[in-house]
Amino acid sequence: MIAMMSGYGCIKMEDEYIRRHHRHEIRDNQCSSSLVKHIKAPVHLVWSLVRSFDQPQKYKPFVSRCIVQGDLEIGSVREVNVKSGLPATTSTERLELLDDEEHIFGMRIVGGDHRLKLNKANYTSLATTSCNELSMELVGFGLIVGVMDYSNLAHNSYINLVHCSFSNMQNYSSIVTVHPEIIDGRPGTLVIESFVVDVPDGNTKDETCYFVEALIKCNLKSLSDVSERLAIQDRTEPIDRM
Ligand code: A8S
Repeated sequence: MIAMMSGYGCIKMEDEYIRRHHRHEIRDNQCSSSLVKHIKAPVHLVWSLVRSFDQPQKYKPFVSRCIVQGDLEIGSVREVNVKSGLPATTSTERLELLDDEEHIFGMRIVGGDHRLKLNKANYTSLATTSCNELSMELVGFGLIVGVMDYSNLAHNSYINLVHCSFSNMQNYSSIVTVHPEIIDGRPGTLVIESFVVDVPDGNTKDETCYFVEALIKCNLKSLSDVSERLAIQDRTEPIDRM
């Protein structure tokens, strides 16, 4: 009974946070969705990672390098380099929201260099890049054709799993909020990330959402791993060494 009540309470809180902080204007040709992650680390640790606009590589597994010109403030622009194997090499992103009181972070993709053209027929080679249990299969020109748990699948069955192919992120913007919660009697964090993006010609809303959600799931999984590692370090580090 108590578990049910608290479960229900959790869902209600998420809905309330989304209603309050994750409002996007969604046009006809766009898709939007939100993802939730529960992290066993205190809010201040998670927030310190999320808010570091100049160092997304601290937790984002696909980012290799990031440069910000000038001071960190709303309107700051970062140039992000993406690891090889993905359908982009750089992404230019603008800081839209940074609220240290309410723990709200927002960014918008304003440019980038996308080296491929969408072409579902051009399967030439296959590469994989893994994100723990999630993996992405990148085909041909860096085209993403599917994201799934393939740990117990044969290599040659990937090609049947064409979920999505899509080359750039037009009008992408996202909001991340972090909220304190208690997990197993310890301070934990509820993270909510929402986004809106244009649906490219030749793709459906579902395909587009699926692709973006897969990338965000990787980012949130990695945010959770890094935060939980830092939390354990914090707990075991003697005070006099800090
Ligand atoms: C983020 C969210 C996303 C980043 C995407 C969705 C991206 O960095 C990657 C691959 C792409 O094809 C697009 O908050 C882009 O980072 C990993 C380069 C923008």
